[in-house]
Amino acid sequence: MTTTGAGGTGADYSEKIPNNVSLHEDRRLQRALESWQPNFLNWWQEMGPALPTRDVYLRTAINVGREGWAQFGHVPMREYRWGIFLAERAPGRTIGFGEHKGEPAWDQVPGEYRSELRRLIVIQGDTEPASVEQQRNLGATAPSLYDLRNLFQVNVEEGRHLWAMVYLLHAHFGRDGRDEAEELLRRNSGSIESPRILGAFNEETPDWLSFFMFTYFTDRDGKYQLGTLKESAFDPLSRTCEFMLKEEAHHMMVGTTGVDRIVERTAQLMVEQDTDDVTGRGAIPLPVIQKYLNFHYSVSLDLFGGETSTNVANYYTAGLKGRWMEDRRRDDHRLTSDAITVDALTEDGEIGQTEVAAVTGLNTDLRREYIADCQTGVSRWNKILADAGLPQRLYLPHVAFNRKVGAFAGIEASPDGRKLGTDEWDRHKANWLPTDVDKTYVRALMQPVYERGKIAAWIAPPRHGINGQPFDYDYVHLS
Ligand code: BYC
Repeated sequence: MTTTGAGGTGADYSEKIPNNVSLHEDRRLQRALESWQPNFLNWWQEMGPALPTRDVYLRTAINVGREGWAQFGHVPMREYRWGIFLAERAPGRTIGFGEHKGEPAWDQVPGEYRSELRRLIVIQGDTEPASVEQQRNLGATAPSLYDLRNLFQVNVEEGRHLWAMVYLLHAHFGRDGRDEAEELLRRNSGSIESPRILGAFNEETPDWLSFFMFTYFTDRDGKYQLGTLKESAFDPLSRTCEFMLKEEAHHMMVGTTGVDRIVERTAQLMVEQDTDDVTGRGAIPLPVIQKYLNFHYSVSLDLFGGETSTNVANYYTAGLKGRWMEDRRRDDHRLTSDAITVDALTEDGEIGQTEVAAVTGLNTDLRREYIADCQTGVSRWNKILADAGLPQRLYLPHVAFNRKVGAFAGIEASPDGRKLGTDEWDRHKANWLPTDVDKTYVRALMQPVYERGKIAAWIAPPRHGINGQPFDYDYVHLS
């Protein structure tokens, strides 16, 4: 059966692997992917959601067209139809930037860029299963069936995003690509022997405050990285990322409204009980929320790489990875003689800025777009505090705070951007990053609530359910 939508771009669901890439026309590729499929399912069984469920009210992508691209229904998670979807082809698409600007986009990987493209796809692919691994045990402490369903939705879609990258590796990188696809299932988040590639994806997500912060800050890195890969001259990568971005929007909604609801509940208790400190009163105190924010924001800033990078310059010049909203930029899209000011340590080791060639500063360019977007969430959470009549405010720490990658990796800085000596950092870091006591407190609050229409005391209920369903809908049937 093929479902067709606005653009006739529906998936073929009669196949073992639903797809809109005419997989049946390439038997070799189809067989290779079908032999990877059981390995994926084994990985899902071992490393995916640990909580046993009968079925979950999930969205499944069926079409890439503008209207009706997904359907909702109760599905046993193991039977979820992970599929391969490329957004519709833009006929006559040309390359939008770099030294090949204006040439036709590529359907195949040019030999000279093979290893760089493979590296970008592998790094992107590695993050997807990593996040599922990080979130494996969260089902045991879900604050409501609605939240539990959202967790699983995020998980199955990250699984589909892994499929998206594995398809590109199998279809375009031959034997190396198949090997890399195996490696994506072999590396594991937090593993000592074979960790995930990027730092943030080896951190724990042990509680729901971390989960919401992760889906707000780290998934948002995903949005920006996918946005730059969507510009790629390699058309299959561009089209894949375009469709992934559609799914990603829900993940960020989960993060944004999740933190909203925590702040709302905390503010409510602060007002009701006329106290600044809700510790021991069933909610998460604002200073603890701030510390979690500091942590997740700073490790997510690291995901953009160094402030200056020859890797990113090469990617741009070659046409592999563009800028956020490349076509809205008012310059020559080649950047051969432009400059950019980037964050840097000055000659005497102070936190400052320096001017570099624009192409080498593109990680900074992207990080700045990201930071501006992150600020919108903080403003939203502060509005909740203001509306409750509270004077406290949340904030984004300085770009030099708690960095392990880039210009500030070798120094310590306070959240307001003062360079600190090691002693001073050690004395104060418990005020800025979650301590064991904070983590234990937060974890102790995380008692599961699996009753329809009920919610844990540390978080407010959502304003809307999923797909028009009420909050007390039976989103998940446990087994
Ligand atoms: N941790 O030249 P530099 C998502 C390495 S999230 C560890 O400054 P470059 C999602 C770097 O690899 C989006 N290592 O960096 C979210 C390089 O190594 P080599 C994922 C790091 O290459 C939530 C060296 O340091 N997608 O989708 O300009 C849930 C020098 O680095 C880190 C992508 O990231 C780090 N944080 O930029 C689910 C897109 N940072 O070459 C999913 C693809 C850097 O010396 N990746 N290094 O061995 C890229 O575009 C770039 O590779 C990076 C780094 C932005 C990651």
